[in-house]
Amino acid sequence: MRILFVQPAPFEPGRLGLENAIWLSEPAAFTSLAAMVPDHECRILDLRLEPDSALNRELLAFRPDIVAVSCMTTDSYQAMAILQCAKNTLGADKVFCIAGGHHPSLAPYDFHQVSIIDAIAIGEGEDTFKELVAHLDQGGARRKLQRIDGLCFFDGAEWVTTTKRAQSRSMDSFPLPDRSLLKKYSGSYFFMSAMPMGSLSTSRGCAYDCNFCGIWEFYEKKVRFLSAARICDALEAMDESFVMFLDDNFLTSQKRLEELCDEIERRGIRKLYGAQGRADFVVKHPELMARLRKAGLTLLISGYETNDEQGLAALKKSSVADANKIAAKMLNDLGIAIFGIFMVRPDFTHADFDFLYQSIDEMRITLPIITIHTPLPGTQLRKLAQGNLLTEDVRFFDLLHAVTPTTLSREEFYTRFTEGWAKREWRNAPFLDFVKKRPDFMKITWRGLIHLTQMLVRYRPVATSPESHLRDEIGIIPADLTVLNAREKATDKAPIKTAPLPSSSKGLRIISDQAAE
Ligand code: B12
Ligand code: SF4
Repeated sequence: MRILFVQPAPFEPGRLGLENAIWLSEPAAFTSLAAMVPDHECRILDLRLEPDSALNRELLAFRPDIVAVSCMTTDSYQAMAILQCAKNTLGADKVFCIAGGHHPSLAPYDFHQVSIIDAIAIGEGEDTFKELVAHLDQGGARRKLQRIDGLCFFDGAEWVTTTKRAQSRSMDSFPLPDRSLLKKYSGSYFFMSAMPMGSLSTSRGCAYDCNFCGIWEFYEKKVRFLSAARICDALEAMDESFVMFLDDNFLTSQKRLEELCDEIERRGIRKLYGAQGRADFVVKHPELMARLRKAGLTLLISGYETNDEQGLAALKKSSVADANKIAAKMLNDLGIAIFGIFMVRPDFTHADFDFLYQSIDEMRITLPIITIHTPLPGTQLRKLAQGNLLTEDVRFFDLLHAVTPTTLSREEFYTRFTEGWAKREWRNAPFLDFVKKRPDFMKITWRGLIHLTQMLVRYRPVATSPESHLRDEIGIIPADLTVLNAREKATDKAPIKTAPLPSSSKGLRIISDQAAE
């Protein structure tokens, strides 16, 4: 069978998003899924790196039997638009359309559109996809998928959800991702100036249960690891000198990380790495952190969220402000760049903003990533926020828009929020300290600096302008909305306004693109 995997692009030029300037990750879901069906002809189309016409061109040239999309909440309209385009171009009965990933798994009802979607993959996809492809290849009916676990499909009368796919298979038993399918994009993926960058998932799931995060719900609070030997096999197969580990919580088991350091040393692998991990783990394992640094760990993304104890407790973060401060000091001393994620809550007052920005400065964060507390689908927070949502339009769930009422006026809120980005130049003192400490990183990434500079020139004016955010809300969230009048206004106007499905994969514009042009 011919299978086309399509990665959605941000839906308008100039849209704010991590992939614009900070982190463009390779579509790892597709390389994993494709590795499960080696007897079939697979192609990956990454629309973030393609011109507008690429989707149509590829559909007509390749004529796939299956078109598969993967999406987070924010990509969902685009994912649907891609599948609609495939159906319209190739014929509804000629192409089988499937969506998978975090949003379809946690909110499958958003994809119940009979004319566009044949099936929704729920949860981990490898075995589900393999069984589905085998079924279709053997001429199985597209509306008789009951025997395949982990699917939701329309059986002609209603949407049916099959048995939950067990997510217990050992990670080592999966084939390594088929990265050969990304050859045409080789050199295009990046983390800041680290370009080219390889991407690798070394674990799945998380044992914590922060109430704003869906990862532990997705993986049912279980954690599985790729063995050190398998990780090193994958690293050795990569040409890139910089590799980003995709795990949501790379710093989990001390034993597995020690084994990884042993194996990297034993094989003499000389690459640099980035990962995501918790501050409290850093604090508890100073020797291991030094060892990881020696093995190549160069940057760590940590969800510090806030230094306010009550705030941390309300997020069920299971950590304390002191851990944030100590971890930041340890990482700075080690020469590991800190990408600290901080959270602005919609109920923030001016004093709360002041406190947050002061903490960030005191902690000497290399690059603070300031986000807005957002009740993403499938999270505990979403259940709490349900009656309080100002919109369910998925484009607003990018952690850069307040989807619940703000205490300050919207204008004041976004002015203070964007100030957080505006005040922090990337060439700040903590960054320059890091540069001095890590000539090894600068040596392999100096070419990427040109790309990074171009991206920052392009997107910084958007990220730092409150007007971008306010403009997006026009017609969806009343501008003068505050906590006191929010509920009343929202109910008057019916709180939920969802934008219509776009007719083309780059059809939507919500965030200011003037600055980018
Ligand atoms: C890399 C990454 C990104 C990349 C882009 C990812 C990409 N697709 O290329 C970047 C940096 C751009 C990004 C941005 C954001 N991200 Co992000 N990201 C990740 C991360 C760390 C890894 C994704 C990955 O490659 N995983 C490895 C692959 C193998 O796993 P997978 O994608 O889940 O795929 C498996 C299954 O889902 C399924 N599957 C997936 N697709 C399909 C398709 C089919 C057809 C089938 C059958 C199965 C299937 O099978 C796969 C194999 O088992 C995840 C966390 C995580 N560990 O997954 C967060 C995650 C996906 N991101 C998240 C979020 C919230 C964001 C942001 C909104 C906020 C932010 N973090 O700043 C932004 C939004 C960007 C925007 N444009 O608005 C959330 C998503 C929640 C949600 N409800 O959608 C996650 C889960 C993190 C979290 N802790 O909550 N992200
Ligand atoms: S935010 Fe991080 S630590 Fe908390 S549950 Fe999600 S992945 Fe785990």
